[in-house]
Amino acid sequence: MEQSHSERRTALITGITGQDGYYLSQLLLSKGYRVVGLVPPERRASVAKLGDIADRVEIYPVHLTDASGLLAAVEQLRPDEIYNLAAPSFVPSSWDDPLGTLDLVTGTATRLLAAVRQVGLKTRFYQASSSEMFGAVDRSPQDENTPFRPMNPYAAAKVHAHWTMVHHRQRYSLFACSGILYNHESPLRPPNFVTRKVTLTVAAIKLGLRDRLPIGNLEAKRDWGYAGDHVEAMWRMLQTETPEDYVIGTGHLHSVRDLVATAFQCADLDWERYVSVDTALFRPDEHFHLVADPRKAHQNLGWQPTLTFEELLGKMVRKDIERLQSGSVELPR
Ligand code: GDR
Repeated sequence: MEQSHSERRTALITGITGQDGYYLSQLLLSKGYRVVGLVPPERRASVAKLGDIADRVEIYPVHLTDASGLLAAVEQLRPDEIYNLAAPSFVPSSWDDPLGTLDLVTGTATRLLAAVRQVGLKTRFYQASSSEMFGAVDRSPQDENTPFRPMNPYAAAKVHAHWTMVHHRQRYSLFACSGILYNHESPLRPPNFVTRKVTLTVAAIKLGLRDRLPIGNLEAKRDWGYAGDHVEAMWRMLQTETPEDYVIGTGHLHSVRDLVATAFQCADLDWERYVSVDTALFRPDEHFHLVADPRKAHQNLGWQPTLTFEELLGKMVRKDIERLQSGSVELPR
């Protein structure tokens, strides 16, 4: 139900034009929030990526590296909730720009938390943490007490941002918390990520536009959930009485082989005829099994995934077939 104007809550989102930004905005709009995206001025036009909800969200132009600009945004907009989602989320790219990654991931969290503290509002703060922070795990599944052993610059930056958030909660009593999210996918996932790469190529093969899917390590395993479900957990975390961190994932581990086989099956195709392994796409240390133990989220937040792995991939394959048929998506080279 929509809230009346006087009680309408305001949410600020960084990273609003990304996959999670879309699903979170959609959720918050459905709950009657005023949704404002903090977007670099030169990327203002990227709000068009929000498609059907683009004209229902507001954009506040500011660089996430600009501490005084972020302070002004918080002062002016007086948000009830802030969701810090912005990150260069494709993990391998963080090796090319470790410092830029650190500044965007950790710097943004630090600047926003400082702004909330300075303005002195009761703003609730959500930090987008990642299962990548667990890295070289010695136990599976992982929960909120599993130690962090990050293995790449992206994960290290996320750990730093996470601890910065924890420090603000402990030292300044801010309502701040972190969702440690495992892989979460949707038809809006960019095609450099493995799920979307697979579903788009399956759709192209089905329509006779491609005849091959080059893939990396078929034995790599992940906990793949649906982005629409995971953003629901973000919101629920900020509605609790006490701020705490939560591991968010399905609790099911699947291999890239399972992913490929399932996606091809969704299009009635036999994957083994089309898939070729390209070792150039392999990543180091792929033997760690990142899979969630989401019991705390089930118990405290009443959160549960609504889509199975098969349903998620079916949804993505169908959408990619539809997009290719209507010409609304281009195939990557
Ligand atoms: P990930 O997602 O790095 O886990 O990070 P990605 O989809 O890129 O990789 C998942 C797994 O698939 C293996 N893989 C391939 N990956 C890609 N991209 N392309 C391939 O051809 C391919 N073949 C095999 C990878 O090696 C890996 O094991 C995502 C991001 O959303 C992060 O921002 C987020 O923090 C984590 O999930 C949780």
